[in-house]
Amino acid sequence: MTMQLERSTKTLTLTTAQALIHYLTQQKVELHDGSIVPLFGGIWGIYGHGNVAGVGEALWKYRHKMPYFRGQNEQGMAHAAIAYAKANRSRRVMGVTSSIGPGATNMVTAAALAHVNRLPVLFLPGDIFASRRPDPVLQQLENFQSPLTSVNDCFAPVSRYFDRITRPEQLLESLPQAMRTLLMPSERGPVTLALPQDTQTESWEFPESFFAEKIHYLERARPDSRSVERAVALLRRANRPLLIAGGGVHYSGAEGKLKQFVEKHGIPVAETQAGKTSLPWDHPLNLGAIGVTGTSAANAYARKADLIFCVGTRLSDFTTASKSLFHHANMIQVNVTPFDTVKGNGVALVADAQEGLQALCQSLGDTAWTLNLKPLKDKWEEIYQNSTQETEELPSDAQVLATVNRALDDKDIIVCAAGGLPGELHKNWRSRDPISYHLEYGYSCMGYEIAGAVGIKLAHPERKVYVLVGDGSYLMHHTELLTALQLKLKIHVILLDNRGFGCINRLQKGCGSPPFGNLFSEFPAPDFVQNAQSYGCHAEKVQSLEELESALRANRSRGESCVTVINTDPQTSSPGHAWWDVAVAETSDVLTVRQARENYEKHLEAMRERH
Ligand SMILES: Cc1ncc(C[n+]2csc(CCOP(=O)(O)OP(=O)(O)O)c2C)c(N)n1
Ligand SMILES: [Mg+2]
Repeated sequence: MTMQLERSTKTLTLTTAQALIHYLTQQKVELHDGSIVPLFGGIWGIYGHGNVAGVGEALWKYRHKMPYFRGQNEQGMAHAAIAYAKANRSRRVMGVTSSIGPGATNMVTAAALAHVNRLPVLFLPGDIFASRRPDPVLQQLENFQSPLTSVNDCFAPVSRYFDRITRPEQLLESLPQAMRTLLMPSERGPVTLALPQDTQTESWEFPESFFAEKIHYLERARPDSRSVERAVALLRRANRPLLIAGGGVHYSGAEGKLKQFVEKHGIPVAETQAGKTSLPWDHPLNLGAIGVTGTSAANAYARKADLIFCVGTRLSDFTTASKSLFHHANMIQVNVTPFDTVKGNGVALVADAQEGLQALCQSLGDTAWTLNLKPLKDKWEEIYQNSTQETEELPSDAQVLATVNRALDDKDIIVCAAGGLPGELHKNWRSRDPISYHLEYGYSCMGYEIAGAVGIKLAHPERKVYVLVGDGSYLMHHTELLTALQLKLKIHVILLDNRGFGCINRLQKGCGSPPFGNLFSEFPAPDFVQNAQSYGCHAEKVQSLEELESALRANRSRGESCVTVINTDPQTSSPGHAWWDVAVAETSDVLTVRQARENYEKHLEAMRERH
């Protein structure tokens, strides 16, 4: 009794920042192979007066337990942290510390990115003095109505959990909630703990028990048996079912279960951006990408499907082709997030993908479909060959991708986020490895690509990481290239230079507008090779697809990060096979805009008839 009392009252005197970092180092996670590793792969940071003396001091104290990485831009560092989590299927995470003001708000875009993609990351922005003693401190926003407001309030709507730690002891309640938000699949997303500069440095006697090692694991929600019964009844009535594999398949590690399930029951599969490579690309039941950036095969099948069986997808407009593709069909929604399961009309199964498939497989018994997918797949193959075969002209994105695809191994990881490339990749990239395809297409944030590659390389040092990036995204944020070199993380960048925002230029013209403000034709193009060389990369410009392939092969054995630049045609893209709702001006002086509007209204009309 006495001993217990002694144990429970034992305390550790630490500053708020020290307690925070100490607590984070004590969080461990069990991976799918049973190994136990630290939950946090490290903390990224850029110091300023808002964090250097508090969080910075604590990071020095725990430097042997918590790796610290310094990047070039807070948003870039946050992208690296988010990509690290995604590459680890959300089993491991990173934090990002910033000063107050601009350093903090630089991370708001990244917080939104993590929120949209449901990816965990811990933001630790410095905040204005809780005491208000020196107000207004450098970089403090003075809100005339309320001294309670700081710029960090911008994080609230883009965080899944948001707190401001104004007293050291608040950590006792807030940190467990922060861990829940980082780890629970149904809650997962960005956590922001705003840290006032003075509170970071204040000490308190924390109970020692608060810092006991905690081993987390992936919680797998099992479906309610009544939902399983309803879903099975729907499945049994279906003539043409289609399974849509979303990111939830990867986060659950359900690829094996999915393959087993569809092979047993003969159900074809289409993949979202986040769900791509759920099945190997050449699996007979894989119809490929679905939606706006989908293949002719998946979309044609989806239009005639009478049951859409969603596994781990939040059904973005790209997947549903702005609700024009399969909204007439019945739906089964397997998702860990209840929010997603009520989208569309059908049966909601709140469950982890693996558990959901397991339960359905058992109840479905031997029911199986025999569907002839060959004509659809053959047609798609013909289209693919047409888009990717070499021509005399400036290469298209699709031709470049097919070349890169040939030069890479199955285990290599590619990363991309914005521009014309994600659509081309979704349709045309061919891979068999489940973690080889890393697309940030929830927020499609220009500038994620290179920073993201740094995080992926930290997560998978044994794999080669290839960035596919347009000139526009490169110019928006490429300076984490330097971070890659400083941390001796070798990444490969393939820069497709079409001298501007090619995809937006095409979209602009597609909406009837005269092209302006997107391509660089009126300015001299930057020399990307010199730019990359200035950081210490091996960089070169190739003049043909053949040169590209040999450069990529030669670069595999180099020690330093490599940038390979190729000029591409901004005007071409692979054919589309579905509609995308982009609103066109209803009134315009421009004839082509009026024509585009007419066409747009036809689509809206067709939609109204279908619903
Ligand atoms: C941060 C951010 N700003 C704006 C956009 C809108 N946007 C999407 S693609 C794109 C152009 C990208 O240019 P580039 O990387 O060269 O690719 P390309 O379109 O030429 O293939 C723009 C401006 C975006 N996705 N992200
Ligand atoms: Mg471009």
